[in-house]
Amino acid sequence: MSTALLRHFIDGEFVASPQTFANISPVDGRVLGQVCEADRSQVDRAVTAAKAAQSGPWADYSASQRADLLLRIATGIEARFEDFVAAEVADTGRPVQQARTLDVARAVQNFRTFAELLRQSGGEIFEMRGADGNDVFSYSVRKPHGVVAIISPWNLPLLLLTWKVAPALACGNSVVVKPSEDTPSSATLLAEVMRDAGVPAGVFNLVHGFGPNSAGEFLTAHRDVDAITFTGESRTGATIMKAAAEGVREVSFELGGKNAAVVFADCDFDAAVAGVLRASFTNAGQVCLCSERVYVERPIYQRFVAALKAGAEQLKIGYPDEEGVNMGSLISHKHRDKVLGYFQLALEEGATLVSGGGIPQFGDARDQGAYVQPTIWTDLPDHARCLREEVFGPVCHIAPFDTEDEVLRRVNDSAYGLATALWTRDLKRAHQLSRRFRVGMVWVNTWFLRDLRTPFGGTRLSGVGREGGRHSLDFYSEITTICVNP
Ligand code: NAD
Ligand code: 6OH
Repeated sequence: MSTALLRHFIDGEFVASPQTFANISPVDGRVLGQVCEADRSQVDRAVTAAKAAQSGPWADYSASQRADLLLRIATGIEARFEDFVAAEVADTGRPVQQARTLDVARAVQNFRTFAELLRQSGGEIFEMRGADGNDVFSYSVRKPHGVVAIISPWNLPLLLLTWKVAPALACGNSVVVKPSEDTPSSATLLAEVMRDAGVPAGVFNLVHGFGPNSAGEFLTAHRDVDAITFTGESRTGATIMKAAAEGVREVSFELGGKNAAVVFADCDFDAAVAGVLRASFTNAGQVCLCSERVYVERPIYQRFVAALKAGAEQLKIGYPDEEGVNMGSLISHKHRDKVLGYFQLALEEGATLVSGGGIPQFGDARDQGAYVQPTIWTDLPDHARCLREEVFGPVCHIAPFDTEDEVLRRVNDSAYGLATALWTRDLKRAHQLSRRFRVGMVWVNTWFLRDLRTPFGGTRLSGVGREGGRHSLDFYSEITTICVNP
């Protein structure tokens, strides 16, 4: 058994707790190490340190100095790139190649992007004629909220955490972050990078633990937290919103999805098959943006189902560092139980199983891991729970459709509203249809292609607010308007 102990980072120092929990590998069920669980007093110390940092040297950093610091953090992550890859892979079981090209690369990019945006951002200025004939100027300045609580999930741990930490620091806040209990390692490494990059004590704090009656709840309930940003399940978002209501704190929520892909008969067929394969099975389907509902125009429906089945059955499932591996394990056995529950429910709801539907057998240590097969269903009725609830696993349902209006109605008939992907060569149709989906993001002939300056977020159960580019700067700052009559 490993002796690794992951600690909190509070007021510039690593600190332990008497209470710990095990970090379990989803690849083979091994105990990777122990993680400290913050109690209420440690969370209080972290928030108090963050608040104190608001009146320390950090308050005197100019925007340009904060941008320089973000660049040093980016360089610090790059310098330990492979350590971050190893941490992310150990906690999640994802392919090493994905950790390199997506997770850790994006973490670096997140800090660089917000450093650049910060240098370019300016306030608004308006000129008017005052009653005495003077030219009066109104301008706005951005200021930090103060202490921002950042609560992140396990599916893209470092990517999603840094997507929030970078703009929060760019705007001059202090942060207390609480990564998912399932993925504590990369956040702990990030604390080391913060320390080594010279982030002033108290500006970046990290507490480990669970949600209810643990670090997550203690943090969101803390009265000195000024704003809360959260990525995770919609239900958890609702709970956190109640906590935020005390003190009327600002929130930003990136929540679940039950996203659709719509494939028209005029699409580039091979590109659409490859795109939907990626959109349904990347990260074993554990991306909030994954397409779990696929609608295919009837003339190409049968051919599409056959091609997606062939593609799914060619995906290589295995150890993260195996040559050519496409899909790793799910995050945990607990999550696998949930996904397997949907596999069972789909059959009860009348699904035809086109592919997968079970647990792969390896005949080695991976049989103790949290693997499932990529799974494709057809023939579910639109009201089936498997078409309404987020599974968050490597699974999609394919249904035929006949008209644009019909598919629009079926796609929009969802409590979620995160993303839709359209596959068509008819760009006029794509433009007209895109705006009619009740979602935050539409991709046309692609998926998960992100310019980090664009707004990101969802409608209804999928979230509150937008982050990305200046939308992040808006969330992570307060604006004061100053009107000057010279
Ligand atoms: P989760 O809601 O279970 O947990 C997320 C985080 O919240 C964890 O750190 C957890 O410890 C904490 N938490 C749980 N209960 C809490 C409470 N009562 N108070 C404070 N903190 C609490 O989500 P998850 O299972 O880790 O992540 C998967 C979910 O995240 C999926 O629904 C997925 O769609 C969603 N997600 C959404 C986006 C997006 O951008 N829209 C991105 C990634 C993931
Ligand atoms: C959800 O699982 C993925 C979210 C992705 C982003 O927030 C992003 O910035 O790419």
